Amino acid sequence: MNSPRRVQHQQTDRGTIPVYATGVVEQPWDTYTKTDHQVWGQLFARQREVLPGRACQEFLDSQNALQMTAEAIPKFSDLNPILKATTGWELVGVEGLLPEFTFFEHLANRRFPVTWWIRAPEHIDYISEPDLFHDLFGHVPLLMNPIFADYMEAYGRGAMKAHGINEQALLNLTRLYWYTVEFGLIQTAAGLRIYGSGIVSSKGESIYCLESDAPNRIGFDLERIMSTQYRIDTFQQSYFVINDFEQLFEATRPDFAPIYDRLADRSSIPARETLESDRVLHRGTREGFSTDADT
Ligand code: HBI
Ligand code: FE
Repeated sequence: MNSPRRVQHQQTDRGTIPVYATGVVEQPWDTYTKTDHQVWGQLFARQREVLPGRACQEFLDSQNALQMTAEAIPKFSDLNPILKATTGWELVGVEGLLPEFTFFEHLANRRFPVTWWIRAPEHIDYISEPDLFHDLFGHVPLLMNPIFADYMEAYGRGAMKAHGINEQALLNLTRLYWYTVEFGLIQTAAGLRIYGSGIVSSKGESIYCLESDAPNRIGFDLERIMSTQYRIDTFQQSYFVINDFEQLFEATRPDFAPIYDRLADRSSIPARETLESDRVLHRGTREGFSTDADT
């Protein structure tokens, strides 16, 4: 078998070209360098310092149950038996970004694709695409939560269907993933907490999303989220807050086809806006927001 490639976006003079990989690979654990393990350890230790009192308790407890530590990059083969026994999910190694349909197919079958390679020390604070730290540290712990685990599978199924409908339907579902799985907040008895993996894997955004006055914090509303643009180049301008993971799973129960039809006639909402109909928990001051367009 060939050794896995590091498939990354390519920088050219015409901008960044996304490059996609499709296959599943064995995690080449023996090839990780001392630097790779140090990058993991540094990021791990830093986030575990920032996250208590900020990330939801389910996330922190599950990470402990998976026995992730700062010592070394975890082996997928050590995590899989624990995950499998708890919620039936399984990690598969991938070389980089997957084509959307392939990604959704994995989720629908309770397989979570984890990028095998980790970012270089020069990019410790930010990289624009998923790497091992984001995938493993950020996404995998909540797959131990039975309800969240079911939501992820339901999302994968829904997205496979949306893929067969049209571009707009797929965009609606991508926004849902963005504002829940990647950047979601949850209201708990102890206060507002983070569950989104894009946040828990970023020190800056872990603090910003809860403590800054600039962004909006808005009660979860499926159709509202599906119409909302998002930014991939800055911290989010709006965060959506769920009451519990049941609310998330329940929202994916109805057939989405009539929802896509309804949303097709509405214009999309800029990331920074709040609406009359929103349950606004905090109206952002927009301080420091850039003025260029959303995605
Ligand atoms: N591939 N490896 C990987 N990881 C992702 O998170 C991912 C992907 N391909 C597509 C994709 N995400 C998106 O389409 C999400 O917006 C749903
Ligand atoms: Fe992600």
